[in-house]
Amino acid sequence: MWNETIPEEIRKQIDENTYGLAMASFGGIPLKREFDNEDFCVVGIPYDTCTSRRAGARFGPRAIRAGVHSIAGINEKGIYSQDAHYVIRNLKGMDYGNIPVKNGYTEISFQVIYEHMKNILDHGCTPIALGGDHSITYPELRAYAESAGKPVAIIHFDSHNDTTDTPENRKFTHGTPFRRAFEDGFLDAAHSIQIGIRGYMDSHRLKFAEENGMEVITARELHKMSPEECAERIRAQVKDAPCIVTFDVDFLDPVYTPGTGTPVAGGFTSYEAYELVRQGLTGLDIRGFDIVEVTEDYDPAQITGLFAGYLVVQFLVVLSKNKAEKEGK
Ligand SMILES: [Mn+2]
Repeated sequence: MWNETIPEEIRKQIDENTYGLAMASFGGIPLKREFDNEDFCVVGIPYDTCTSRRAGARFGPRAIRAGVHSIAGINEKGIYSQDAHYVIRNLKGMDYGNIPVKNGYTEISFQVIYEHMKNILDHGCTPIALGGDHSITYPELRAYAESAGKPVAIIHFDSHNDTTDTPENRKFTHGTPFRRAFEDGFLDAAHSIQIGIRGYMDSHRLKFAEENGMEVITARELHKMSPEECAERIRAQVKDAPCIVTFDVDFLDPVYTPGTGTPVAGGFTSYEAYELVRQGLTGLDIRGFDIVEVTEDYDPAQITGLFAGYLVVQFLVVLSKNKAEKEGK
């Protein structure tokens, strides 16, 4: 038999360790829908009916939650990010669970997504949405724009522009969210930036960006740039506009995020992505984040879920630094 005595201090650690709950909530943070002055709210949006190629992003929220170990201490003790060499100690978070979308019913789902995102924003909480295919960012942007009282800019990491011009009967796909959001007055294109683009760029998508003042950093340009240079380009474009960060995991090379619907080779590493987020997004007026297009079925060894889970932790570093700066600390 073992010694059954557990020292007081260890007992306390065991009782406080909510890692078991991480199977349900993001990193073991409280899973609930009542707000109590939280800074951020992780929310799953399991919708993927607007996918054009490999479906499965409806299971993205599950894969992303499973990819992160524990950030359960964040509400009290804070957590230390070794790579950012930074202690996140000023943030309180919650996991809202998933928005009850109805796959196959795009407009109904968009309405529900908009309503729940608006609810989170109305409570003064920064959403961190886990997709879902990229179409979900369009109803998100409606909520952000209404909350901000004006169109909001995007800092958009992706291999595709997602500004495809489609006929009326195919208005909503995961390749159209930013064109639709712009047409509907939710998107401030003149302060927006798209980073890592390398899809089959028909000229109309490039023309859309050029005509509306949206900056594009192609993958080719980014491969020759340091994270610091990219950060400068982001700040020069976004300035003090209210913005959101929307991150499609196909920004990365398929070697690093195989679990995605429309992978494009020639992309970036996990570390580069983390560095760009940690260094490129501080000091901006960020109203929310999303990470989209994670598909569990194409994700051997949880590579993509793992990347995505810890990308959310990089978002938290940014959120924490921005909050501290705002409060003059
Ligand atoms: Mn996309």
